[in-house]
Amino acid sequence: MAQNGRAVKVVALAGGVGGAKLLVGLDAGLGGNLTAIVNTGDDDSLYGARICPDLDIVTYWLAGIADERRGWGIAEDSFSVMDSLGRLGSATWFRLGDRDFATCIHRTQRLSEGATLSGATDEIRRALGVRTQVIPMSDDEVRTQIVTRDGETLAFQEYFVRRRADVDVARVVFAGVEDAKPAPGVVDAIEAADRVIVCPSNPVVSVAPILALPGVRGALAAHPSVVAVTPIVRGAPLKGPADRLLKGLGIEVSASGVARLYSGWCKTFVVDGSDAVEAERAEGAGMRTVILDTIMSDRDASARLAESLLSL
Ligand code: FO1
Repeated sequence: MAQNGRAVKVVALAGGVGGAKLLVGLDAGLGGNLTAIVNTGDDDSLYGARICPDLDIVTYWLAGIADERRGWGIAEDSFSVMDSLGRLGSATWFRLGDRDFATCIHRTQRLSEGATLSGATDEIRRALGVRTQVIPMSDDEVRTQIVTRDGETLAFQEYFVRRRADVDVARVVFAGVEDAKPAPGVVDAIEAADRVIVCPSNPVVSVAPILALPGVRGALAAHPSVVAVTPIVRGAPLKGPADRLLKGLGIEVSASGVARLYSGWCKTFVVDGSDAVEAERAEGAGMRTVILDTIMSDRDASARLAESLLSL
């Protein structure tokens, strides 16, 4: 991809699996000219290690080693450590594969040696042969918490994995975000990008935490070419709890509902071909809407969607 002789620079905002699939398509077309800014609100400390699910999901998919059936973790991974921890009486509801655990242990080790999360993340993606630059949204601790209707406050993994997202959500809190700043290079990358792409990640717990960091929303609002891909098709997410979270927050579970959430900084909103009725409804949110095939059923589909997004 080149624009007047210079390689096109693209920045993508991403969360979990939906973001990872599109990043794979973008990486194929852009090589080293893609920067992924990834949500860290889902992070936690479990088994004595720092777990960064979205950073690892994105890195493993880009490295071609992801367990693409489950969406997270490493393909063909063993779970010997989990099984042994379970036998010793540890709670192992969050199941980490052995090689996945090694990534978390290495990250924990590097952090204890004084590395920043973005430094450790860059080392890991290079070690796994990933060309795309993977940057955590912040090097500071931001933790997404789910407040339920009966007043419980759940850490994200507690909510998503242990409780299977089967609770009534009253509020979503990004604990620590008021004292956090974007990781080094995040705002610069957005400002220097020819195009910013917001992946079809969960708008409430993957995209919103990134936007909550100081300077990010302003940089996006000032950028002339910000394209977001709908995470909702025909009233439902392709994966994950986005519908329950949107409903809990009183936001319509539709492509146009998400477009309205993104108004103010998003310039073009991509609706799925099977959901075209949502296109004119999204136009009402004050942005250009485009209809594409957003279902990334395989790598070719991801590459086709990426190609379309880059040529908008
Ligand atoms: N999701 C589950 O539903 N069950 C698990 O046991 C689980 C383990 C896990 C380990 C590493 C990792 O990077 C992700 C993992 N996930 C698991 C998915 C994770 O909870 C969510 O995908 C993200 O937090 C949201 O994108």
